[in-house]
Amino acid sequence: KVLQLTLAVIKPDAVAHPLIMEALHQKILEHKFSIVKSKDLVWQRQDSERFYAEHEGRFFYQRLVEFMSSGPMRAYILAREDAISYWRELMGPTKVFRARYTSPDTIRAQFGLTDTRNTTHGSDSAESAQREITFFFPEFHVQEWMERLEPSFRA
Ligand code: DAT
Ligand code: MG
Repeated sequence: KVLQLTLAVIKPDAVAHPLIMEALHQKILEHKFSIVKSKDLVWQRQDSERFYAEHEGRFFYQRLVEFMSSGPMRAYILAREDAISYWRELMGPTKVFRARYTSPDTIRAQFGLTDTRNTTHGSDSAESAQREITFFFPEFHVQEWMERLEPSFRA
């Protein structure tokens, strides 16, 4: 099986709640992700603006940027077969109220507070995983990590 990396983030609303934080960590383990790296961090507003630059000008941008720099987060580099789409599936739709309606057993449906305060982030493609892993973990080199894997785990 081929391993893929993704960036998963537990956002400030979920980190603020120890039981939710614990439930999300357990979910990561339960679904057989390997935790390659993790760190707790707090963003400055400018980090938030840089990370979400693609959404600049959208009606929710200010709200989003403020929320993401409002308190501690936990970031994970996760490895698994189909890590990117698998984690997105576990998270559920972006909008919490849609998630509750269409996919009630997802993370955002269960723990999300609002469309902005939606508990988790996950990369949405191989390109964004690469960019986002580097954004959160500049010292981590995806290529080198891949090259150290046994050939049978590599794409
Ligand atoms: P996702 O986090 O599912 O990849 P996205 O990349 O479209 O979603 O948006 C990034 C974040 O911006 C999202 O997690 C929460 C916020 N956001 C997106 N759409 C929103 C909306 N319609 N109202 C409020 N916040 C929104
Ligand atoms: Mg996104």
